[in-house]
Amino acid sequence: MSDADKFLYVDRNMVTNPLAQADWATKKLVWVPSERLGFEAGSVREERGDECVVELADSGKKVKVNKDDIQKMNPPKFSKVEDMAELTCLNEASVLHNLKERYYSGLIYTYSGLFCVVINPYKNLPIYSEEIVDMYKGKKRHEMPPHIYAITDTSYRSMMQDREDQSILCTGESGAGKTENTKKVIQYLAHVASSHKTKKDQNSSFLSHGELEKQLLQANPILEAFGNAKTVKNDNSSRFGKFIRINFDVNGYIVGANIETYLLEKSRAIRQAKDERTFHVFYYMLTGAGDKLRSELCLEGYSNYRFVSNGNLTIPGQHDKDLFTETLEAMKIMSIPEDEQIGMLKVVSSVLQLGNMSFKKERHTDQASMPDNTAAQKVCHLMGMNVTDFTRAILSPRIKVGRDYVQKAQTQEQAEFAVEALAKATYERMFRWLVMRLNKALDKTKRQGASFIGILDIAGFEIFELNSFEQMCINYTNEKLQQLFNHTMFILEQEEYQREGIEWSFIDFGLDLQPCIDLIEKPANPPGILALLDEECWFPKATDKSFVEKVLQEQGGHSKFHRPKKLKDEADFCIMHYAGKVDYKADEWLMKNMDPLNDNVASLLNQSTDKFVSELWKDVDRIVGLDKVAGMSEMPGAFKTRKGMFRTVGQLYKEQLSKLMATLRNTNPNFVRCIIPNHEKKVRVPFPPTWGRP
Ligand code: AD9
Ligand code: MG
Repeated sequence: MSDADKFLYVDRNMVTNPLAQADWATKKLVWVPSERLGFEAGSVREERGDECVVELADSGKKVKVNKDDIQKMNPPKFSKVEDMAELTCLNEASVLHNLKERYYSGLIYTYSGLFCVVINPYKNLPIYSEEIVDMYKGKKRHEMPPHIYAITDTSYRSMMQDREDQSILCTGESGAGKTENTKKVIQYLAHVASSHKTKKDQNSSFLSHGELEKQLLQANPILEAFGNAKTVKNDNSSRFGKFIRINFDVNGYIVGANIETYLLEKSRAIRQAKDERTFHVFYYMLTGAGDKLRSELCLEGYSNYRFVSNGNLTIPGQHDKDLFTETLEAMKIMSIPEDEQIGMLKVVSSVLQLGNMSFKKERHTDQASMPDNTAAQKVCHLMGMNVTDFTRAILSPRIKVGRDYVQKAQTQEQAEFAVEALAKATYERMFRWLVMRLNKALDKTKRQGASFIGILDIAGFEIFELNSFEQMCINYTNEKLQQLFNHTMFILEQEEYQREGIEWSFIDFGLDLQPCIDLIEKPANPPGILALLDEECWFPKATDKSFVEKVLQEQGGHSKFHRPKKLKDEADFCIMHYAGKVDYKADEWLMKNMDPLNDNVASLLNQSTDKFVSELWKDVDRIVGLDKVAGMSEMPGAFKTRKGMFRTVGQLYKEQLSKLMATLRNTNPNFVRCIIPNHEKKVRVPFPPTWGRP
């Protein structure tokens, strides 16, 4: 028996134990609700009207339970079933028990009818090797134990047979395993749908792929280096969403791929919560760069940088130094030339240097000054700007007053704000460029393909101590995806019954998430939170506080909206999301939604002597100047922006998301529901199991 079998197959000998069967029958075993465990097993001792006396199996304690609260237990032969749709008693307790039993035995994948559930093992299991890929290739779902490969193979076969575009949608809270499973889907497809005959490399057990497949596999580590970070929930948390579309020709071979990304959490580049890190690449670069590169990039030690708030925070088991080499290697495979690699690293380094620029308030005026320009010099060296021009653009930019331009001295706060906004924008533009560059490599043939499989991996639902605009956008996305899931699973299924004339009364499962989605995205009558935020952004003298007041006024009575009892430090309002209640704090939402920039600096960057930098800033006309933002009227901004011409972050995101949903609705969706087993990133012990397939 192979090592992998233990993590795939149920030990049927254990399951069909005749003693257990007898026990189940004589003891009238049932599930009763338990505060501590969710549900506990017990045997019914007495039945009195609406109540039962149940003896708990573990403690022997007798409890009175209302009959309606009791859930039937399945006979032991159903223990650890691979598909929970097979359970005779299909109830919450049995479903949870089955998942738990399987997980405790090292079986992380389980089907639940049309979708697949996976529990994060927090341990590398031997079930993802090329041999296992081969085992699943071309097999029907019921022929093999549950696996992400089976889901992938099924969707690949349906695409081929029905010529229908497919999507594989990983959902679940932060840390549940969406990204890991997404990678397995791509690994599987790169292997089974490669037009290049894969053969064993003579000197290693690795299989050699065609160039495109190799590139497809390398896109992920690069994206993760620049877009993932350690949070308190997940050491490798995706701080952006992505939709990877793999195009196939009529023969089922991969002809190209395209990656679309969503909302990078760029604020992380300048500030991180306690115990969290900024994007991985900062640490890779700071620990991995050799002497020559260090001097070329003007690198310093961690403690010198203000934007790495928590210093050199390491991740257990992760070697940032080696990952630097691997990231550069992956970029090479992606045919990103060395000068572009250096260009990107210079941007990363200049983001850090921007954090070191500091300003002082002049004694007799409100004006800012920069007593030490060392950091500014480094920024200018890295970004190809003239330091005098740059300093002037920050301290006293030209702004338009009526028809004329005048130089306007900035306050310390304004200068600091401008520099932080610049750091975030620089990083974001570099990330967008990177995605464009990856797409250029993956989409070489520019062939549309006959059909595609799209794989969605978004940032999972999250509740932190302090939740801001970024969390609302993430949770809103999860809400939309969950709505798609509910819709697909329940509503479509019921409609199918009606179409086929099966007698069926329409059941409202109470799972319609539209009210919460409306609360966030509805344009009017009454306007949702995003619309109110937009409105407030254009309103003279508006503040985050006046925005909160408007939301309370317009949405105060909404069923998914709660006012906090007292306006606390952490909460201005709460939203009852499908996955839990989240307190949001509205600080800086106006700014985050407008995302203004000092356009004097943007022009300098547009004119940079560095080819890479000027490329990043070639479209400065889309920038909204700081002076266009409520409460920031003293800030510079020469570009004309009128309401209507300019789109806010919230608006753009809403549109991007609705496009994604439209794409998904045109595919056949395959859902993978990822579950987090604990919040300590702990492996279940004992794990692996002591037994496997007989
Ligand atoms: V987030 O919303 O991006 O914060 P994800 O993507 O749901 O989240 P991720 O896939 O990153 O979670 O999984 C978190 C960690 O759990 C990984 O870094 C692994 O260490 C671990 N994990 C998850 N799934 C597996 C698995 N199938 N095998 C081994 C796993 N480890
Ligand atoms: Mg992820």
